[in-house]
Amino acid sequence: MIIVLNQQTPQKEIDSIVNKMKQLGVQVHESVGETYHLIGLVGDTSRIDREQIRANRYVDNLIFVQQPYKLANRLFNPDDTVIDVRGSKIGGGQIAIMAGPCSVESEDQIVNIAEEIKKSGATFLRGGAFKPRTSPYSFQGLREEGLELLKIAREKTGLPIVTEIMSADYVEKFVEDVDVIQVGARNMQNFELLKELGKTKKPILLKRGLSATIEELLMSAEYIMAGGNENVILCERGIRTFENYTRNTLDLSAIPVIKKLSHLPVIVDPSHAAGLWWLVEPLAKASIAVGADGLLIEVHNDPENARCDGQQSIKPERFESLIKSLRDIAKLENKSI
Ligand SMILES: [Mn+2]
Repeated sequence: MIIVLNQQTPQKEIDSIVNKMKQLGVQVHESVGETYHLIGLVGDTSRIDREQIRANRYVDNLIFVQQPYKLANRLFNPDDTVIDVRGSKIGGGQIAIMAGPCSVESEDQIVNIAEEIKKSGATFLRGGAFKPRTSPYSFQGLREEGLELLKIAREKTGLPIVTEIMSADYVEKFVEDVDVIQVGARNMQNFELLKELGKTKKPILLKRGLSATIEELLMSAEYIMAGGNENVILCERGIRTFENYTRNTLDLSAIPVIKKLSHLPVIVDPSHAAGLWWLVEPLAKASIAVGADGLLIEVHNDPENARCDGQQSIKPERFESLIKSLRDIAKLENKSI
């Protein structure tokens, strides 16, 4: 990080900034020219308050040579993180396939879908018990009952369960029941929730917010990691753009970008990105081709009567053929499904 001071800065002020930075544990290198005065900071600058520096009236500019996230940064951790959940891996050479209905509706529904997707090669069962819906009048999920039904499906199939927890108050209560806790797009910057999740050791599936930048997504991961939980999986699920034919615009370029910036596994949710069932297959293929570590796909046995997101859910038969077609693409990436 480089602090650019204006020429009128009194020496007393310069000394005060330099001392303050040294106290924060960074090395300070000064460079003084006729028209400039630069203070270069070397080391871990993640704890430096940028706003506070900018608030100083002698500071003309702040230049960053390093990202503000440290624990999520590949620079400090060059090897890919691989997260093992009951034997199912996320990251590394294995493509994680998380599939299931948008919301848990009944024991029959969730158990049947779990059995079908497992046969086709899914490695995780996804299903919503607590549903964050845009309208307060839409189905809000079966809540605690939904979680119990997910546990029954796990018992029957052995598939680890991925489900969303929406509030910091619920983390402690449900953390033992769930294998991977999902943080939904709308909660990506719910910092109280992120801090609470940081205190657990549970793998966290962190979805990118509707209008969040890649850096903001990585900063949210940093929140969880700074609390002591380094088991974070990032998820690209489409961002909001001016295009309204699709539900969101899948940002495929985010995957290689995040893989370059971070060691954390990245998965893609083509279902919520597209919002249309027939787009799931091409987008899933593209995601694997650009280096995604896994997929999160909505599968429903009766999409026409689904209580949530039926329009973007695929049937188990289609899911089976999709997985088959993905295997060849995975091979090209030296990965397997
Ligand atoms: Mn959904």
